[in-house]
Amino acid sequence: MENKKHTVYIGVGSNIGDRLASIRSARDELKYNKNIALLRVSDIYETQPYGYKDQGLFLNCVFELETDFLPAELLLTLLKIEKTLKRTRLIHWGPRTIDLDILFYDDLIMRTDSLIIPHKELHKRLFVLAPLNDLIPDFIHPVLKISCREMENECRNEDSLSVEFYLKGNF
Ligand code: PH2
Ligand code: MG
Ligand code: MG
Repeated sequence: MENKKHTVYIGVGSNIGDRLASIRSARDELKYNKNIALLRVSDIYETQPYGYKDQGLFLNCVFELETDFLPAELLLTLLKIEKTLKRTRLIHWGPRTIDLDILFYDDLIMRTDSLIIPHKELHKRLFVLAPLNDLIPDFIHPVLKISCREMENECRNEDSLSVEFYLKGNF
């Protein structure tokens, strides 16, 4: 931990059980963590599964946080919340009660065995870019050097999976 505050974006996904309840629980776990301030929540989208197709529709959104946790500490906290919400990992990219992925951490670029920031697939995934664009359309991806708005536009041209508005973020 350090004194500095960092702005972080978390990609949130759920496609089994009461999806909205899982997202709410994850939000509350983060909100009540003393090292984290939950600043904003994007709208929630209902999205077709990307990758492994034989699974139910996801709800996806993005949380904007401020934290004094270092990336590895934040990752541990997210994994703990996933565990609390009974996430099991049976199929790679398969169904999950909750998935919490670090998308951006300020404009940090890092690569370790357990953590890659920015998230390495985010520019290919409309289910991440649509909610991210609700919050930070002008933010520049520190590696690709293009804005979230541009990434979303490019992705919409290539990705035919549907991403539909489901609920306002202040759910
Ligand atoms: N997460 C995945 C794989 N595929 N598809 C959608 N629509 N939403 C997700 O959150 C998602 C996915 C792996 O993390
Ligand atoms: Mg994921
Ligand atoms: Mg994950």
